[in-house]
Amino acid sequence: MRYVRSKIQGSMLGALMGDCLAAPFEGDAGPLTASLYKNYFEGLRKEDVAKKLPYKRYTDDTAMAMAVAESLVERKGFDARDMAIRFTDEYFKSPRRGYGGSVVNVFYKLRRTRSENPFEPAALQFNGSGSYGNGAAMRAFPVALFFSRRDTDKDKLMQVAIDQGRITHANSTGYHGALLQCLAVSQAFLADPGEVVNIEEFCKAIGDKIRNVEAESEESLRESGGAAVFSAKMKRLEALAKQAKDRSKIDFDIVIRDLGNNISALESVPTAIFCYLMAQDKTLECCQGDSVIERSIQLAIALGGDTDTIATMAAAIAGAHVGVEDIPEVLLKHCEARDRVRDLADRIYAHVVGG
Ligand code: 8NA
Ligand code: MG
Ligand code: MG
Ligand code: MG
Repeated sequence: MRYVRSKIQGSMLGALMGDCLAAPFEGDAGPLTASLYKNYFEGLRKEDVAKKLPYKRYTDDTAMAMAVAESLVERKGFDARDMAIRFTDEYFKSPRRGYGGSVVNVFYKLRRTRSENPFEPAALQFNGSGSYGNGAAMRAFPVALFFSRRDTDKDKLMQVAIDQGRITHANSTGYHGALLQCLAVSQAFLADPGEVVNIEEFCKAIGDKIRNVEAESEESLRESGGAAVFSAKMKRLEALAKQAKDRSKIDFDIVIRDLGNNISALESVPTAIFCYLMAQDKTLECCQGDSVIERSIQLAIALGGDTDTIATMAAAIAGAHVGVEDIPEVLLKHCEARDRVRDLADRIYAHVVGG
């Protein structure tokens, strides 16, 4: 397949950029006024980075995504214990990266037990109901890139997306959010970089898959009281995206109300997919510039709430579609750890085209 290297780099570096550039807005009540984030991006373009170190720091989203990617390439596949050890090492090396309030307990337990049972500490969170936070989804995209050989990797991708999630998030919405995010990245990976994806087709492709998984998951049916929660959100997402396209205008208040912008997977993964789909439409006035990745980040910021996480997920999807050529170097320059991320992207690429 063509563009493989560009797509892997675009997704990895796009995700980094989403995290670093949107993190300063995390927790702001949305919707934000357009001039605010437009001025912010204008400012970044003008700033002389050579004189303005340190960079925009990455947060927990990137720290954990790098651990996922490193574990997959080092172990040549999924190894839960190895990944758990890398999450923990990454956290204790640099704990002040805005991690979720409760996931830290998992890291302490994993460290104490040397990750002997890598899924156990997460299963005990919240009196056994597990975390429904978006932490499993925010870091999941490298799984979709690593397992992007369509012929042999399809089933592995779905299982590993879920299993990497269960190391910290045992609630079904936590790990199904990770699966939905990986399905979106995979679907975007298939798209021609020069073309706009059709909203209906995109939503149907990933909506059908998540619906089947939810329908067969006893845990999901129990935890959601029988409702197929992500599939229902996908329907709403599709309707909102089509409406915004028809009217050339996004109603941010309604998107926040219906899709959400908070730290739960259910109220942020569909929102990230929405930001990606809308960012392709260059007639929308609420964001600016020619870069689809940048526009998806702007939309995530505009919605407020968990901006860094929604931006990183949206940009990971966008990057898998349009590739690394779409990334404005003038913005990427601001991001910490871009060399480490670029190197990881190339190691994933070597795996995908190698054996
Ligand atoms: P997590 O697993 O600690 O979950 C995050 C929070 O969600 C918890 O601290 C709880 O308050 C709540 N929560 C999750 N599951 C349950 C449950 N079953 N019952 C009751 N409450 C629950 O962390 P994570 O890895 O999922 O992280 C999610 C987000 O938190 C990320 O965006 C990350 O960046 C971080 N974060 C967000 C903000 C923000 O303002 N949006 C600020 C700092 C950190
Ligand atoms: Mg973060
Ligand atoms: Mg559970
Ligand atoms: Mg966040």
